[in-house]
Amino acid sequence: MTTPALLPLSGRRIPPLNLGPPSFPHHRATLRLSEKFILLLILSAFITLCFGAFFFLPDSSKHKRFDLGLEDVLIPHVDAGKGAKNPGVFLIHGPDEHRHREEEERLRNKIRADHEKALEEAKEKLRKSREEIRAEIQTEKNKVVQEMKIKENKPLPPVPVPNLVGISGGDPEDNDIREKREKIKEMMKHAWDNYRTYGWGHNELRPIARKGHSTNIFGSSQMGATIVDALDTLYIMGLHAEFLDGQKWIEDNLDFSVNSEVSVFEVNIRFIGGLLAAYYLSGEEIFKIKAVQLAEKLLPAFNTPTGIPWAMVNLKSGVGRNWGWASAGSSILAEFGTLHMEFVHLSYLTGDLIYYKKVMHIRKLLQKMDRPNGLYPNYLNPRTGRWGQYHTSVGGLGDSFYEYLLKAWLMSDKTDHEARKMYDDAIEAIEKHLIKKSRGGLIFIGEWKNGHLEKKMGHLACFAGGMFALGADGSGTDKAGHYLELGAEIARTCHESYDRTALKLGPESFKFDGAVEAVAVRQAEKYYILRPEVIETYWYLWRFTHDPRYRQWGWEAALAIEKYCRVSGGFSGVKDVYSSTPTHDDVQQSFFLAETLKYLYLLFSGDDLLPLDHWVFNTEAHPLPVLHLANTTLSESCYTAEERIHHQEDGLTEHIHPEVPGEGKLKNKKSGISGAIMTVMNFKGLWQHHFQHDDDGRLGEPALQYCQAVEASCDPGCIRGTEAQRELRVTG
Ligand code: DMJ
Repeated sequence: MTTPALLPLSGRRIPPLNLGPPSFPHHRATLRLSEKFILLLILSAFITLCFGAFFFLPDSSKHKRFDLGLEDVLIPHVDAGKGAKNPGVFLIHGPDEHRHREEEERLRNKIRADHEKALEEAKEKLRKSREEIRAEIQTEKNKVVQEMKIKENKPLPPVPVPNLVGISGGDPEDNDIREKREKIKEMMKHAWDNYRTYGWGHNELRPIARKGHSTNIFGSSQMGATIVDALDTLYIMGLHAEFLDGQKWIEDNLDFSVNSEVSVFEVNIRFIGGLLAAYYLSGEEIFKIKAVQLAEKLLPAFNTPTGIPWAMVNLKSGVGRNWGWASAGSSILAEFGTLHMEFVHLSYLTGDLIYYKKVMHIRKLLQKMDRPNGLYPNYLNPRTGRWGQYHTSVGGLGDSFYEYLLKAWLMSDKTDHEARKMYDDAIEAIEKHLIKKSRGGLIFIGEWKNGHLEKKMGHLACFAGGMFALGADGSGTDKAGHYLELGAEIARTCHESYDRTALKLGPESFKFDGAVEAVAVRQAEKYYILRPEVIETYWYLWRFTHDPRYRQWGWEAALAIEKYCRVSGGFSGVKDVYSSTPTHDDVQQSFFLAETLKYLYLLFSGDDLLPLDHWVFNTEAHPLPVLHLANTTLSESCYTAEERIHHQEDGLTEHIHPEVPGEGKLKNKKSGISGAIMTVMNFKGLWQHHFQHDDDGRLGEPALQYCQAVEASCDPGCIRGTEAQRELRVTG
């Protein structure tokens, strides 16, 4: 086979036209390299020309072409008769011609009408005043907001309401006590009214500057912290007009879709706790709905390698981080350890296990960790799962973690034995290493830092007097008396810290060093910011002992607050409790209304108001009912919130007898099956899963199918297929 030689371009031979079947040697299917090259040159010259034309021709001519092209496509052409200028276009003749003319005419008329309408509207707008236009825009906005609210505020699945005993009353028989109680109510009104006037919607009030105030725990937005925190106090004091005012603000304004970085702990104890308490007391659904909306916004904080939540979370982006000052990038024990009560209630109210699982995960993780001397350090790194600095305190950074262990047990109707055991063990270690007696005979709780005891007690640690008293019952017959006694000793020490000041108000922190006992030494520790812990302890001790000294001490504190903290615009903290001429810090803390005034009011009320057998107060003094859960069912608990909503929207399931405890079963609308999964909360770290019987006491084939279908969407913690079938066989 000869290789064709490269020919000069001019001498190129064109092969003869061959009409017969192609024969390979004569008919080349490919071009020679030189021919390809020439073709390529021509092609690129052509493309360059096109591009040049596009960029260098005047704009008008380009648009003309494109407009024409577009028109060609959108509007079908009809032959304009003999003189048609465009011979290349598709011509329509015959019966279709008339139809197309009509179509074109109709389109033109529509365009004309639309233009005229738009013109009219524009003219109409111009005739309106700016105010009218603004009002219209506002109405439109409100409509959209309203629609969103309706969507967001969809009712949650009903659950049996716990036994709500003693949500009002407590009227004291004694005249003197009644007057004192009235005085506390008047103080509440003064605090609320001034906040209403000068700080409404802001988080807190500056009572001297008479304007709103906030701190970084609430992020950058105005979330009305004082309103939410104060609601239940207003309710139990019978300040119903004020309560309704607060409720209205919450309905209209409380919005959590904000780009704001908040403290998970503070938002949980003040907002979720406050909203849940307001819901239980008043029965108003809106509070429950808002609490759940907010809780969903906090969930991204748990997205850490260990599941220990970040201290802060951005409510919009869900991005979390820790406080810059915390040891080794750690989360704080008192913060991630103070979520249990609220989160269990959220699971109870929504039927969604996610909240319960988050807090139980924290508990399980803590149980597995080594504890130096049996003590829980205050810092835990959420990335590594390792302790930070070895610092243990019952005051700030540690306090409410211990409180919530005890209260988890109480709230579960004393069935959460795991929590009780953790509490007992922790308190035993604390007593051994942290609780000491001063030379003058005062019992105090010090702080453990890297193997060394600091003889310093914070105002925050004074809550522990009440905690010891509350935990006495259940600590074993031999120890109950001891813990009540210990609670009383702490109350006495904290009272001393108040009594040894010029204002009869306690400092932030006080020392036990040589001759110094229960007195603040450093200037930076001499302030009082309307904190509740000492009065809280007086109240618990009063409830358990009825010793009149606690009412007397409480009244001393109330008078001191009235004398030194009251200003015409509300109540303010003071900077130095040892100075007889106090300087105000100009902040009315939200916890003053949530806690300090509530505990004072309860101190001068009868025990029938919020009895401790039925109510457990969260760490912000928001009362949550004891959950008698033995028969409580959480239907649909295998679903995530999203799946549940999805199923309900689908209309796949409906609740049957949701109002009857133990009967909260589901019905699959498609198959008509009434047997379904129920989850019983038993607080033993387990969730018992049962299948509800059909009315005739049996689960048939369709029910089995339904359960298998449900199984596919179950969380790993939920019952799996084989177990489901086994249980079905047993029960069915
Ligand atoms: C409150 O917000 C709560 O009691 C919290 O547990 C710690 N202390 C403040 C008030 O002092």
